[in-house]
Amino acid sequence: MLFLTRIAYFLTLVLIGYASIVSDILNALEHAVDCGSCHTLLGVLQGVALLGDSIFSSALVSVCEAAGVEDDDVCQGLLTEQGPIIAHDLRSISSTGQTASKLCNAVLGLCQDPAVNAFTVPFPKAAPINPKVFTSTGKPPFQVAHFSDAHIDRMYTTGADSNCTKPICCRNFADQTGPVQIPAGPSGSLNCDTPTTLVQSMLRAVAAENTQFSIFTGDVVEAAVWLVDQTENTSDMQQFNTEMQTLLNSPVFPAIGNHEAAPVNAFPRNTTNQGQVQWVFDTQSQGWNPFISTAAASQVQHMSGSYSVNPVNTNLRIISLNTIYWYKDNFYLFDSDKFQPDPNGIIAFAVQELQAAEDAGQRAWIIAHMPPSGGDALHDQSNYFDQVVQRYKNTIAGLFFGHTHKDEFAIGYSNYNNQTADTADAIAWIGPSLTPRQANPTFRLYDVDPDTYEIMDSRTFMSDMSDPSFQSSPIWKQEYSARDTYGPAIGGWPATQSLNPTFWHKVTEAFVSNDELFQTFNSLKTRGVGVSECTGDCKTTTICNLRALRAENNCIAATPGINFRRAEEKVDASQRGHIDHCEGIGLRTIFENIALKTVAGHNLTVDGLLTNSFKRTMDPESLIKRAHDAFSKRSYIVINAY
Ligand SMILES: *[C@@H]1O[C@H](CO)[C@@H](O)[C@H](O)[C@H]1NC(C)=O
Ligand SMILES: *[C@@H]1O[C@H](CO)[C@@H](O)[C@H](O)[C@H]1NC(C)=O
Ligand SMILES: *[C@@H]1O[C@H](CO)[C@@H](O)[C@H](O)[C@H]1NC(C)=O
Ligand SMILES: *[C@@H]1O[C@H](CO)[C@@H](O)[C@H](O)[C@H]1NC(C)=O
Ligand SMILES: CC(=O)N[C@H]1CO[C@H](CO)[C@@H](O)[C@@H]1O
Repeated sequence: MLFLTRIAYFLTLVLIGYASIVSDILNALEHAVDCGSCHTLLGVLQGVALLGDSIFSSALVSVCEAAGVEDDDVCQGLLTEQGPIIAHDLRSISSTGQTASKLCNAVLGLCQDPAVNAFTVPFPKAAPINPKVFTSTGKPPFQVAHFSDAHIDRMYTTGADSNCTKPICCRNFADQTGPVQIPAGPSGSLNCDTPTTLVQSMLRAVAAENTQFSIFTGDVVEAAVWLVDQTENTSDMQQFNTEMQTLLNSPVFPAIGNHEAAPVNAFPRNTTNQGQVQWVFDTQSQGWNPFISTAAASQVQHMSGSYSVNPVNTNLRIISLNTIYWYKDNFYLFDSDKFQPDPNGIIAFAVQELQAAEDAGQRAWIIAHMPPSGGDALHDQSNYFDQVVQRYKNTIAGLFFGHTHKDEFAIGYSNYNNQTADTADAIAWIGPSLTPRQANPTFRLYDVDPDTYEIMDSRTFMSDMSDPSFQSSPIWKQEYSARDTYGPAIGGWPATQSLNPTFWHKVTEAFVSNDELFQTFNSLKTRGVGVSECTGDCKTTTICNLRALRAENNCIAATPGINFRRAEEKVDASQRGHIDHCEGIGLRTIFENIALKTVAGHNLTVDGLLTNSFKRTMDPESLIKRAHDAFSKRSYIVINAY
């Protein structure tokens, strides 16, 4: 009896405690409008994190469900996966330090990126005074295919609803019981990830071209990020490796994407003793071995997914880097106040391989998933990587990325304070996605000069989803040639010259004066899908982004009181929901949406930020009540855990 009373007493105490936890979180969220108040919010969350992972996640799930920013299963799945990582961060850092600011920047967008921490990348040798000059002898170019962001959904179901309230649709979700409104076709839908038929169709289309090899810049796994687990992802990666091996008739050199991990984006540094992602490297080491050689496969295993290869019959070194250690949504990066300039030695590996290429008189390509140029790249590592690019600019003939799902590019400069056609010295090709989520599916062919390994032309192929034949049999047609589209606008470009950094800088100059050309680029970005006008600030910011291989120069900055990502949404409607399009829903989106709802205590409508934008309004009082209800309903989970 006494025992039972004690339990009841304990339960009451715990429930009262939980209610105040939710109020505290909501209250702090409501007041988190700038960097200072975000640090206060982190202090509150830190207190909750100290109570344990399960209370922490459970409290956040309740807030997420109550706010109605996502379906309940999405709130639960995502926060149960990502919550413990954030809780681990909060327990490991000071809530007032720079790491906390970075966390506020990454998760809530309420702090600016801190100024770059000065770090000089060590190089084994100074740049040569008379670097080897690579000259074209005018031989015909060879072809290389580039595909990216496959996001293959092996549970894609033809006939399932392609209109749903979740980050991706076209699956038979348990909680979707109503009649199907728009049945998913066999080849794909704008709200869904890639069905098997579409990825196989793309691989066959690539095989039909005479390519010497392909590069794949990562993201195999679909964006049902609230469901993925290690088993599914392993099987997804293996299936795609097998398909590439059987359907392509030349090698493919892949890179690791952020979606390969489960939980998504979670690549702990080797200084973190929790979480594990070695299984991704082991799986890909094995699966890529037939293309990349045993030596490179061993590097994948021991260099956190990075490797380097010299494709047969070339004087080219392809260096594949895992850039997810520089990615803001990899929340493991915020679990220490100790300055770690080069997590897992990825930058040192790039230097080692570039030095080897320089010593051997080879040209080099760098391939990776996340470009270091975007709003989601950490400024420190982007700066250090840029130092590497500047040091080895005579060796590097091209940089190739994916991740944004957009057809775009980024230019590097020897002097970012004086961006001219002469100071432009690096070009990053950002390949558009295969997944049809919010854009027509694509792949690219590069015409490569066999002496210089520079790109003579880039031809993007797409399958037009509005074509009636798309669902029965996707047809891949050339969408545009970069040389033909942009060359005339810069006064013609000599046929013997590659599409080098100077070319691309001149293209951005043409964008400034020739608005029609800029709007063409703006439309090509999503292959004509959901294109919205981009003028004024949107245009200025977009051009600034294109000139910023180094992220600190990308003009993405917070406006006081407004989260910079929200500001970006306003500025560039065509880039709206970058997060939605390339990441699926993430913790950041959830936090942002909750913050949006609670900001200043007004009834706010959340529209556009959500993949399936339903307007939801709620006053703060009923939000708090709903959160309390949701939290107390699940409190037994927490009690069980203690
Ligand atoms: C998608 O579903 C929503 C909510 O059920 C509905 O309001 C909307 O009209 C649907 N869209 C289409 C194109 O059927
Ligand atoms: C982490 O990786 C770096 C780079 O490879 C290496 O120098 C360092 O010793 C590693 N640290 C641990 C704790 O394994
Ligand atoms: C900018 O670079 C150009 C081309 O290299 C050079 O002619 C010019 O003097 C530079 N301007 C400044 C202000 O450094
Ligand atoms: C907010 O919404 C509630 C219920 O939807 C409504 O009663 C209230 O008047 C609204 N408040 C404001 C400031 O619009
Ligand atoms: C949660 C989830 O998606 N699990 C899947 C993991 O992968 C296996 C094998 O493909 C599937 O059977 C599971 O459904």
